[in-house]
Amino acid sequence: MAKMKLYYSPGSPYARKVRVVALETKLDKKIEMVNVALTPIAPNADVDKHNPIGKIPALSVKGIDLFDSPVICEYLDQQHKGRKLLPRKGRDRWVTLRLQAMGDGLLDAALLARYEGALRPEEKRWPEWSQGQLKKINGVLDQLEAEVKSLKGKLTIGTISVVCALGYLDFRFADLGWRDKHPKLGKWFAATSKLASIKATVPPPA
Ligand SMILES: N[C@@H](CCC(=O)N[C@@H](CS)C(=O)NCC(=O)O)C(=O)O
Repeated sequence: MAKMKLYYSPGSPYARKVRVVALETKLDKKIEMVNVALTPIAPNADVDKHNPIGKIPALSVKGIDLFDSPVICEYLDQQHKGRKLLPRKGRDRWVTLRLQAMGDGLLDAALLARYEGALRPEEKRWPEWSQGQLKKINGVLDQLEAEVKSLKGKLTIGTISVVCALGYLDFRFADLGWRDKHPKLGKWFAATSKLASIKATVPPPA
């Protein structure tokens, strides 16, 4: 069988979700990794061919291009026989998908804030808009701190998304000091960061 092809970059937190899932499901050997660089103002022609939204991750498999990260993660989870990272049914499924939505939602806000602060020309920046994104980030952090119990247990697609989101804050927003007001979440993150799949996918030094 032809290898699947994953378009990713080592610093992309959404692609990290997929890389963690690939390791956890032991499908990593079946995936060829294609390292690409891109931003909204410097798109990548190769990625554009596989994802009309022009974003990573994108996974080329059996003549079909899959995106975005939740879709790819669910696809990979269906391709292995081990413990499922996305429960098929019942309350656990919705708890997992809700957690994924929180991790991804934090990331969406963080990435917008990052693009605003790092890509947009200084004279065009809009502080209130960035503060609005920061409010969303803090909203998710507060919620996760309040329900840290729901994160405990074996990795799921939900907790993978959360760990990648928190890792992205450390990578791009180290000054935020998110652990100060979220100590229980910080403790959970420290413990989870020791897992092999999480360690193997840490973003490179900023
Ligand atoms: N909802 C998408 C978001 C993917 C995303 O925003 N990826 C970033 C890299 S971390 C990207 O490709 N940015 C380029 C752009 O926005 O044009 C997912 O879950 O995969």
